[in-house]
Amino acid sequence: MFKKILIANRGEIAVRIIRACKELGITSAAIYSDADSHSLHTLLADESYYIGESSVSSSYLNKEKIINLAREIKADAIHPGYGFFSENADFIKAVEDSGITFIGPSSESVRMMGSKTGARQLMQKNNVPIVPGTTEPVKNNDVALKFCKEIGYPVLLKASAGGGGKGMRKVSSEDEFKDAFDAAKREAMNAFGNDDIYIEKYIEQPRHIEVQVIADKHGNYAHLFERECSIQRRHQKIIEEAPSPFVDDITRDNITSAAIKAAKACNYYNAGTIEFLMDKDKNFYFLEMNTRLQVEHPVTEMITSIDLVNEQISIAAGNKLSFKQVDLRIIGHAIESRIYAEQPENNFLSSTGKLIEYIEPSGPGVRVDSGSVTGYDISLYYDPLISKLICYGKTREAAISIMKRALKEFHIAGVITNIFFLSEIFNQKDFYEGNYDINYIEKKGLISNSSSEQLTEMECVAALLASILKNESGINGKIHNSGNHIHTNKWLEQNYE
Ligand code: MV4
Repeated sequence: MFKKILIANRGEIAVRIIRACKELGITSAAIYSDADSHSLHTLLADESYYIGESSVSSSYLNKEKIINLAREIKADAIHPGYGFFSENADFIKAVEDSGITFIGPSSESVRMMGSKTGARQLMQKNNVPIVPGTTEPVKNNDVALKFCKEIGYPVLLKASAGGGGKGMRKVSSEDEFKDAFDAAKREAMNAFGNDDIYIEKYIEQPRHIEVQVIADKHGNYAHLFERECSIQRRHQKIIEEAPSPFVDDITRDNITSAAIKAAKACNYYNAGTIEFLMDKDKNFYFLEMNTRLQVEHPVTEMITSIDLVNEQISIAAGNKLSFKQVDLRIIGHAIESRIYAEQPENNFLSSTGKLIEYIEPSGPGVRVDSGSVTGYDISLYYDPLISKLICYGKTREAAISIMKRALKEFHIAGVITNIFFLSEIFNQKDFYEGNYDINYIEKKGLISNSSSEQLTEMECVAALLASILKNESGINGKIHNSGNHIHTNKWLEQNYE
């Protein structure tokens, strides 16, 4: 087993990995930037190393510095978390070449899945259903037009080098095609330095369903069932759950078998996720593979009792999977809410500032994965995720009840959060009935756009300070329980003379 692991990440995921290291008796080494000198991950790690200024390019995305540091401190392995270097084949190759173990898949697997057209070809060859469309970039406008006529509109133009929704364009008819094609090419070139575009049939009102897979370096593969992540806004996931309320036993058998085929097709090892779109008739289509641990991995851990990070480390060290497929069963239901520092009533603009107060929910069925502490400064340098609230119950209904209760227990002051917005979703009948797709948030228009009554962040903090100075209870729900509308002028009038 490894003696020391360098964690090339920050925030809640760094904390998650530190916890796994401690449980395994492995020394955890964190890196931190200026902005993170008082972060929870910096505090909790056995060793913490300053890596550079706050901007990600000088810190968490500084390849040479991180690999050199790992060598200097004699780390046996590097865990990349998610984001940053986690799916960067060049970084992974550099780690491999340095003799340090990368806790994740091989650089080859990552490279294979990095090209979206390459991945589609590989899936087609291995009998994993793909969305009808091209498996090569389209050469020119005329060839593309002919193809679209064959499969029928609407179509979606996607960048071969893309992923995660960047550089996609929907085309509803032939006369829209040329402009959309040119624009997609330009966008792809700007974003990825490669203007290869391919075409897919546009799937109407699909659901986003993904399968967690895991494999060791000895050729053993297993899946850990599916997660549904359809509740999202502009490709930012908000709520994830496992299992999916839409997937029946037969569909589950089929989609998980397809996922295992996908993992085998790229000689995968470690933890990965196969993303699918599922249409109304439960037909599913491969979208892409995420060759990393994902943000929403805890819901899978809750329903399977498998510790994915522990397993990742063990696999990287050369051990076999600690379980077999037949040992796994779905028990209960788990839902994750992502708590963001953002302003739902102001077009979800980021909310920055010091966490004047940060109190987490707990109690039965509640897990919080977070890198936040009171006093932490939420800046624009990094992802505005404050914490992940994972609720687990015997049934989906129970998990929702626990979620609604736990959301109300959060007390966060200093930044505006999406907690009230999340609560609104959990109060919706169609969410309760599992009746939703990827367009849910947009269609619902949960946000009243009466953004005229906004307090700026400074006004909010000033009001909060004033209320504290007036000796009101610091943990008074009326003041800063994000479950209430705290940032309206009405509030100000009532509480701020
Ligand atoms: C699609 C699609 C509809 N039809 N492909 C967005 C992210 C990227 N991974 C693929 N995406 C989509 N591909 C076809 N042929 C709709 C989406 C999509 C989406 C997918 C998953 C989760 C959220 C989404 C939000 C908007 C669009």
